[in-house]
Amino acid sequence: MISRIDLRGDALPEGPALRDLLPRADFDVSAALEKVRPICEAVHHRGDAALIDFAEKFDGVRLTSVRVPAEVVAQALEQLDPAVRAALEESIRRARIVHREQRRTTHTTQVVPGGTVTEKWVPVERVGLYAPGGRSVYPSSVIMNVVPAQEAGVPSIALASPAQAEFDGLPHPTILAACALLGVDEVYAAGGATAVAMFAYGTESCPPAPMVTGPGNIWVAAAKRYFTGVIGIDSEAGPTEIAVLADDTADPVHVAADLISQAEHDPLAAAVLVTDSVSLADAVEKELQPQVEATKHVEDRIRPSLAGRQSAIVLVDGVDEGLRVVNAYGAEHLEIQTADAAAVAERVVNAGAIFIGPWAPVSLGDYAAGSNHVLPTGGCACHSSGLSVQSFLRGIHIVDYTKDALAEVAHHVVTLAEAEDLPAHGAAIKARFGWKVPGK
Ligand code: HSO
Ligand code: ZN
Repeated sequence: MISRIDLRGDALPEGPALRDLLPRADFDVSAALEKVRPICEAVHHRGDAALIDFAEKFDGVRLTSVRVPAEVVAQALEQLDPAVRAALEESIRRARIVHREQRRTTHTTQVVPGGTVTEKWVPVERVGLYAPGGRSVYPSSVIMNVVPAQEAGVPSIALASPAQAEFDGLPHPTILAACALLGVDEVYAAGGATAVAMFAYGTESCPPAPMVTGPGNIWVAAAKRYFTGVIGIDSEAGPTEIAVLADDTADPVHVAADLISQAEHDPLAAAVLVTDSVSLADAVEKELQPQVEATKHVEDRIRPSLAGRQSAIVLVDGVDEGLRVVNAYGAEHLEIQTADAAAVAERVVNAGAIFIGPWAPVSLGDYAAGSNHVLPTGGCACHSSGLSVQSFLRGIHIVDYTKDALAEVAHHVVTLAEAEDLPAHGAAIKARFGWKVPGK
């Protein structure tokens, strides 16, 4: 059900060569880009009419309006199962605790007497959040997007999610209910690339948003790439990934369950176990069988995910080698199930989120740890972080110098301007000192 990659024996290669030995899904966003181009252009030119036509084509339902009336959003909450409501509320509460502490404060640095640089943090004015429909209706992802945006102070938050034929063209009721719980009442029935284009360009019913965030399939990722440089995005989320670094102290029942938990998302989801223990590898492999058979989504997602080229058990010579492997891999989620897991985790430098020890499974982080579950995939953890308050803020430098403070450094500025063959830059300084720069 899951392949093995045996890296024991020889010394591990360095950097990219090591990465090439590790499993990863094919997720070709550039091929999808060509397909989303006409969709984005149609939304640009035909606005709501294009959104309505695409909903009919892709979601099988003819909409009368793209905007979901605010009272429909509120009603969805009234009809929500009370246990689900309580769980969502707890998830929101914990996410707020963590994200509130990520707020930034304005900070002024005195560079020299009379010369200061202040960094002030300003939220983006409006953000369009995307919540997938279809295979993945995740109210938890609504929380993970909305909470950091709200804690950042974004004044205008809108959400789009695909029209569902079985709900008369509305987004899924649990998505609407999550919006209502979070106080988001601007909701649109729009899916995939059409939703990203709606926010990027704006339509008759939806004002444009300078930033779009949220997970999605390859079409959402392609649309985000299409608009890169035009609007802000969080990341091009790919299929979810779990890596587990484990030694013989790990419980194979837990490890198997955690690998399956993320394989459950998508046939392209990656589940990777890195271990120096052959007996653990054998036990996990044995344990996968009954656990897979006992769950749902087996043939369409879990089996293809575990059997796919993106998943594997990687055998290494020791925990140190294992650390090199997980750092080269840069998993979206990394569990450390070893002796002294916290100390091992300290040596991890590339991961979207790290889950330490037996009592912090990825499922906890998906719903209720307080951490964010929108995390970098596809190795992007090597250069990017998950969604946070910071994602929705811009830091603006405010430069304030007195005449004396400028005079003190003027000759350096003029020298550098000359060195870069930009005499007009120097002239802007000279003009302030009667064209005779102090010290020059
Ligand atoms: N593991 C997914 C998020 C999610 N899990 C939503 C359950 N629902 C990506 O981090
Ligand atoms: Zn998950």
